[in-house]
Amino acid sequence: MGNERRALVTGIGGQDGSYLAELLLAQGYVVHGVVRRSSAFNTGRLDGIYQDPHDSHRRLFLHYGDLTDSSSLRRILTLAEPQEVYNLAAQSHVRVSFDQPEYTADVVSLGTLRLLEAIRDTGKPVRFYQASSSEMYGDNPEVPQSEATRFQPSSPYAAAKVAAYWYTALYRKAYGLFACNGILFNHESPRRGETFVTRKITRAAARIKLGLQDKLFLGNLDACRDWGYAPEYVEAMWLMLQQEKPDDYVIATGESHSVREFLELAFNQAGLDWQKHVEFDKRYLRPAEVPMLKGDAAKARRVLGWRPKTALPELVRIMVEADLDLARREKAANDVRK
Ligand code: NDP
Ligand code: GDR
Repeated sequence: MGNERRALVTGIGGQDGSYLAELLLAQGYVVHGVVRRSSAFNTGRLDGIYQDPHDSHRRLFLHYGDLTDSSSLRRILTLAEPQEVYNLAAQSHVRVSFDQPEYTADVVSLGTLRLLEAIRDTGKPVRFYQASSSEMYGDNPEVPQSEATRFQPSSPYAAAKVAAYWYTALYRKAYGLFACNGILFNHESPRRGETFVTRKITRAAARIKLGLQDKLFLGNLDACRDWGYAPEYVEAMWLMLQQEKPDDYVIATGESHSVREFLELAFNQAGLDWQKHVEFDKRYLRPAEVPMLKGDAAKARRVLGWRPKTALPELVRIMVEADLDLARREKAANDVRK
């Protein structure tokens, strides 16, 4: 291997993984990504940067692996020899974590531990980024939440992320690993998974507008979230690993809005009245809820020079426009079939 910069990204096929891979390639990195085997394509978000495995100049390498399978992680680490590892893979859906708590813990907390152990055994000075989450604050009423706020997890997902957070901090303390926790508040984009509330709303607004559906079923509209724009958040991940010292940082906009407000903005953007289309369905409620998240990213601003640029109305506009494009294509495909 030459003196090129090499990064390994777990969860590269997810929302954040795809934006981070684009950023790293643009910075000149050779990027290795872990994808899990699936019976259907799960690399659609990477279509824009995909490179043919037969291209001898390619800089993006995808490897089959899984955070529940340490031998695959070790093999990929040996092959890729990364200087930076970004651990983004997770069963990341909070509601689903109540249905699959053991699996969520296996991937999210033990998976992180497996990766940390594999890195430790390389004996190399690898820098490690852990995708920690604002969900870890749970129902702690302290607002805004900062790096000093106590974790009070309200879901199996959040409890598993807390364990992964502490494994990461421990490997920094015990073994001197350059390991950082990015405590990221919710961040969204047109690449957000369709079952998270923002994307569910923007997709429904677009499809209702084009007559492809009529109703949208939702759970708790009162929860408040600090929603930012995903491409800006992956920049913060990279910045954390470029510092002299490893540390933990909150990444957030500092503004919080309810699901109801998001709904109103999105439907207005599509020229619709949400009250005519939205119905309550208790299946989308959670056994325990996180009522209010609002982050204080002062430390990231001061040390990393990072600040959010996209406010909520603009984020909603970007997402609704992208979903209107998709809905138009869906409608055109339906019309051809008729
Ligand atoms: P996504 O759910 O979009 O992506 C997660 C990725 O992890 C997917 O590519 C998924 O693969 C992969 N994955 C799931 N299970 C495994 C496994 N067992 N082994 C290997 N890969 C696996 O999440 P985001 O991109 O939104 O988030 C990235 C990370 O940041 C996650 O860890 C999430 O918990 C965390 N986070 C996200 C925030 C957000 O607002 N987006 C906020 C704070 C933290 P597949 O594509 O096959 O499903
Ligand atoms: P969250 O995101 O749980 O914050 O986790 P999600 O979009 O799933 O929920 C946000 C809030 O909306 C309420 N809600 C609904 N949620 C979903 N998914 N579907 C619904 O129909 C619905 N109706 C209301 C929820 O109750 C909740 O209060 C996301 C994930 O990306 C995590 O991986 C990440 O760690 C955190 O953000 C920060």
